[in-house]
Amino acid sequence: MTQLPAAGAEAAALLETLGCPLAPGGRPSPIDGSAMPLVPDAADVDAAIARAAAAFAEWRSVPAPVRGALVRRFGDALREQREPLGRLVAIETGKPLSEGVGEVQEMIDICEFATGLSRQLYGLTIASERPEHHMREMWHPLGPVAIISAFNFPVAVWAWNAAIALVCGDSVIWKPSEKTPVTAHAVHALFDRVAAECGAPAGLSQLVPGGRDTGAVLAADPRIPLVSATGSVPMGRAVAQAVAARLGRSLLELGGNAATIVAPSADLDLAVRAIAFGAAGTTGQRCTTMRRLIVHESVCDALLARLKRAYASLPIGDPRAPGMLVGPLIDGDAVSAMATALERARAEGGTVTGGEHLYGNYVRPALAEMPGQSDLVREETFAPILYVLRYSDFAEAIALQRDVPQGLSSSILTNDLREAEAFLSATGSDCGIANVNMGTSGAEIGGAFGGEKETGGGRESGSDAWKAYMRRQTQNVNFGRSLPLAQGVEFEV
Ligand code: UN1
Repeated sequence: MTQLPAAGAEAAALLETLGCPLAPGGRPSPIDGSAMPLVPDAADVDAAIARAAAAFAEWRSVPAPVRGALVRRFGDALREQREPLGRLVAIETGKPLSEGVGEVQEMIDICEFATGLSRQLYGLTIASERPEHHMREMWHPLGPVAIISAFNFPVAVWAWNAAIALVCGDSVIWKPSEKTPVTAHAVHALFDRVAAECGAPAGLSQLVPGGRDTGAVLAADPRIPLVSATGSVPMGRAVAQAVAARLGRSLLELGGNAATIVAPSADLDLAVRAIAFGAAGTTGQRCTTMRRLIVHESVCDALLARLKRAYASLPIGDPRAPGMLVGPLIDGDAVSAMATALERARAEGGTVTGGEHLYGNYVRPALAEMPGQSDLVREETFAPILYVLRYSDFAEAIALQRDVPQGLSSSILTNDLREAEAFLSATGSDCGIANVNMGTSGAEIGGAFGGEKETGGGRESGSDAWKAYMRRQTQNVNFGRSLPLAQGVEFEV
């Protein structure tokens, strides 16, 4: 295998190619510990909010399809830079190259979706009870939207929010994860270039790299009507409370603890592939990662034997190398959190296969057969640990799926139509995403993305998620000469 350059040096070279160089001295790359380029923290967040507010005052009056044209051009620019940007995502997060490029593709997809949406921000007409009256519902731009994004999808989740917010007539303020500011810097530089070429108002999108304090400033500022935050439950709780204290809106996409039910009729070939990607892919660092496998006792031993073989042959290593499926965890803290969880699993009587710390931030994904759904299993450990639980009847499997604090994604592997439909019914999965004969991760942008309970209840990306980024106005027009009152109320003057 050819020697790969130090990750930090390659990131610096990619930034040169992309026309947005940075000085060295940043965080260690998860790949090899070499220093990434340095993105300085935003010096003046207050001024950034003021710029976004000024840009909003102009942008809201630009016709929505013209706003869509900017997002379309941004999508074109992303398409031109798909490979270098995808490589940069892979280097900064440690995800395999195809997933890094896939993340850029996800940004391109949402730009296309948002462009079409810019001509479809449909309102309603409503039948008025009063003669010679019209009633309708109209959607208006909301204001500057703050977007707090997480390290695992450092740019795609921003794009889900930003592309939609921009066509809705909002300006955006982006606080990227402090673990992944470099890809944010590169994507934002590209956006700024396109926005200037299109003649968009200056300051339409603001990048405010920084830590928790920066997030707290955004959450507390009344100039920001909507804060969209992706990340941990404690982070989301802090943001939501600060936003609620000023009666603002928050849109949360927090922890997941996805379960897959494997029924007796499941296609085991398909199951092995769905489980390996869902649980070990992205080194277990998606919020949709499969963390719990609820397997019928009649197929559990056969499935586990096959899964153990598949896990033993997973290629683990530098995610830039061809064919690599499992890259490093994001940092040393994540490595320790995984080790601690596995120790607890063993102490609880679990049987752990794999899970060794190999070197640096690299670990072998783990299968942990557990005697029951303990508090440990109910927690989200952001690492490739798949807890395996057995069930004997279907109702028990559903009860296990639901009995966790999170509610993002779920799936069932079955060829039994009744089971599949029961899983999708009101008494089945309690998650925002419910899949049949597939894994739990890898959602498409066309659906609304998000979940219930501690996941935070927000919906982003496709379907009608755009409505969160606008304000709704009920409009009533009297085109007659009298003044009939609603509910038939009489009033003479
Ligand atoms: C996340 O992990 O925060 O469904 C988002 C998926 C991706 C998005 C995950 N499309 O796994």
